[in-house]
Amino acid sequence: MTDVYNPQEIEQKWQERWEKDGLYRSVVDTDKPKHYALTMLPYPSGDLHIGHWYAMTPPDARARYMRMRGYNVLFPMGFDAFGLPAENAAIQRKVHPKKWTYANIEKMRRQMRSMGAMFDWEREAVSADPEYYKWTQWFFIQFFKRGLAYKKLAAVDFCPHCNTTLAREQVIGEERSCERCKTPVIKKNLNQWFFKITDYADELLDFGAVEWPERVMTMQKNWIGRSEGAHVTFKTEQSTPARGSDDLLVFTTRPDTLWGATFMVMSPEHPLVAEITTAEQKAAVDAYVEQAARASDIDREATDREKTGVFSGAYAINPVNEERIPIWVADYVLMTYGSGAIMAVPAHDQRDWDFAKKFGLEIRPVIAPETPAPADMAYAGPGKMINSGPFNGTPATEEKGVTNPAIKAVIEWLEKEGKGHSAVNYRLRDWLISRQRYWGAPIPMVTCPEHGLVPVPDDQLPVLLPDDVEFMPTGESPLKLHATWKAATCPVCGQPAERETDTMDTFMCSSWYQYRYLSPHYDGGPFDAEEASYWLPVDQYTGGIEHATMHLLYTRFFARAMRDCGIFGNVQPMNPDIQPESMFSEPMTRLYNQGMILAENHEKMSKSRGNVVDPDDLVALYGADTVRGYMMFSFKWDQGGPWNSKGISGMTRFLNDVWNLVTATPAIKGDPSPDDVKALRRKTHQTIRRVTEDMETFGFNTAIAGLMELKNTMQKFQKTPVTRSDAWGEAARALLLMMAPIMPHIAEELWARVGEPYSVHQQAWPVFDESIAAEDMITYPVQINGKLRDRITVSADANEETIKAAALALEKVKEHLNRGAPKKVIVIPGRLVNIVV
Ligand code: ANZ
Repeated sequence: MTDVYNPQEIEQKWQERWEKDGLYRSVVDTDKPKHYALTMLPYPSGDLHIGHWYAMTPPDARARYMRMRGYNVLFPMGFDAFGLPAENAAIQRKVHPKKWTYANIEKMRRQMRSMGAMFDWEREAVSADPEYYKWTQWFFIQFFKRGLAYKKLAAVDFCPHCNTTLAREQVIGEERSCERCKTPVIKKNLNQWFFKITDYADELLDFGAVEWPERVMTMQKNWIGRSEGAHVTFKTEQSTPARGSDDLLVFTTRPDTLWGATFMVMSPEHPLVAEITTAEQKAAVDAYVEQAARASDIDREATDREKTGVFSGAYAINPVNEERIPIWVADYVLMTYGSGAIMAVPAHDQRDWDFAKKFGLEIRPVIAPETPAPADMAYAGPGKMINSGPFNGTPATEEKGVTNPAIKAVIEWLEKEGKGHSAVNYRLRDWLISRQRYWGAPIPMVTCPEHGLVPVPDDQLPVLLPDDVEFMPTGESPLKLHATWKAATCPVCGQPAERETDTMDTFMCSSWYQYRYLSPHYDGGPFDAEEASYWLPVDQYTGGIEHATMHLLYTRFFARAMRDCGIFGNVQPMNPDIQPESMFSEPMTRLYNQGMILAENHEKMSKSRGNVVDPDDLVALYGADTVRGYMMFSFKWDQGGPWNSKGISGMTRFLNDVWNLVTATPAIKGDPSPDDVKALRRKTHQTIRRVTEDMETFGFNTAIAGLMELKNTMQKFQKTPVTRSDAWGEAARALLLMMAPIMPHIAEELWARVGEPYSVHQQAWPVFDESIAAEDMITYPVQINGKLRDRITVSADANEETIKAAALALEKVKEHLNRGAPKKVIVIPGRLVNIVV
């Protein structure tokens, strides 16, 4: 063994030893509190890049820290292995998606081992393994049986490049493009599978049982988009008792403005457009409907867009005042929101105002502003109801929903009169989960001519994905073109039936992986109830903010759907502090979002830009501990930033310094000075206090800065007899213990070298003694004009400003100053304070 720090040698040695000893196996131990630390599972795209290290090594340090704090920690790892890139690779490189995926997984496993992370590999789960997707399919069937999965013809978002439908969450940006390939999506009418996430909209708005970043909760709330208001029915002139279906239903958040509704607007896609348009207007309306179909929802919703529309020729009756108002067709009203038709109140809604101005329609104010408001735009503020029959004078506040007295009063009246009722509308839509692609879990359903949609019986799961398929993207699922795939028998009657050819959105696989990790090879269900009773829920989840409204919303929905399907039936929280309701509804108690590492040129790292930093190269050059330490030191974890390779040697220097301090410090003869001993101990305990706080709050960068300071203090005393004192050993041990989570290999090596028992990772986290950490205090006599009046006690290293402030804050001093300012404050360091008044 050499005596210089050689990371390559020691890192491999310890990784092998840890693996051999099963040091990171986590087994149920009811004598210890548990901590389930989870980091978002990676997609096996091929190479582990520095971003993976940034996502995985800080949570590893945190998990290791929790373990030293006495928790039984589970920190598993796996792969989100189904998905489009594998299929695209198949098309481009003519390699089978399975081969491509599993080769990548093999490579990434090797790379991940080089991190020296405490992953429990025996709990690894791979979503493309039949033993995994068997349960993905099983969940689908449970949801189907409970009415939470359904198939429906719908206008759906379709990516013409990926040749598949997308969930609404996967359509991003103003230009509405595919989240993966950025191609603008198109609308298609297709028969698709959905999950009823909308049934859980209200429950998903409740974040009472989680400690999540405000930002993520806000994003989910906005995505769910709950609006309170009313449904009001407007009869059209065509409505007769026989044709009651010609009534126009509207959703409004402002029923208090009903008396100001001077026209109505239908979305061009509204089914009643064809019914009520008059013969004279038919040609104009048809032409408009056709033109509107070409604009995207985002364009249509843009408030600054010139309004377009056409009169239908038909009229409706405003139910509150029996007025006859014209019905228009315009594309600023979307079919996908509310009921697809609105009552237009131009005086108080800017879009309606713009429309009324353009087409010369009546604008009638029904809310009088409290203070004068501009007359050339809609007024959306508070005031009093006017021109509103029985409601004149009712105050309308800025509040939304029934907390607004005007809205409350009108809704009560509508309900009493049978003209409408309170209603809640959500932006959230059901989750579209079918994909016309090959590399995913097959949807386990068959269609029988007689029995319709029938789930595949449990004993026939998994429905195995065949290997022999053509991958050419045709817009149809490749399974449709397979020679034998479609042929099935109906589980009910045994007659020939047709197998479903779509596969599931991969977000379905990743919605429940935290449960599979508990028992990845268990065959009695998706997870072993005993493991679940101990480990659930996830205590600390970490991952990128980009998953705020997709994965993180889906997995919350999944947990609730599982709960309602009775899937947690045999699970009983072992920890009496955990409420079963929260355990089964909220899958992840705490969430932390890390930032992103950019390339040195501040751009996003990507292979196509050629600016990717390869961690393998860095590990070969500097060792994993340096890379881990550098990454955690250079960035605030939640912020990230541009990579800078120049700084990395500073971390190597730090590790070398520690190495030399610990392995090559001879005890210096003589008596250690008591002051020096005290100073070193104080620094040690202060560092423990500070690093403990930082590890609790993911402040890795400041934790490492603290370790560096302690090292500097030790170097200061390295050539003094302090090296013979117990304080020296205490400092060295504390330093190594605190380094262990962050730089696990060098800490283990040096721990052994100072003669401590294996393994440093099984030691308790050091504790600090507040009295040792405390700075020395000095008491100053405080004089006023030379006469002793009082005393102050401050820290020995307090600066002049602090001492002055403490003296001036004394009651007795304030009395003498009588609110005036002192002429002069003199501080004689270590001796006294004199105030001249
Ligand atoms: C009358 C009214 C008067 C409205 C007023 C607003 C202000 P949020 O808050 O987003 O839920 N609306 C309803 N359905 C629509 C659709 N399919 N396309 C476009 N707009 C639609 O918005 C609800 C409001 O948006 C509704 O309340 C309706 O206009 C409009 F002073 O009704 B309101």
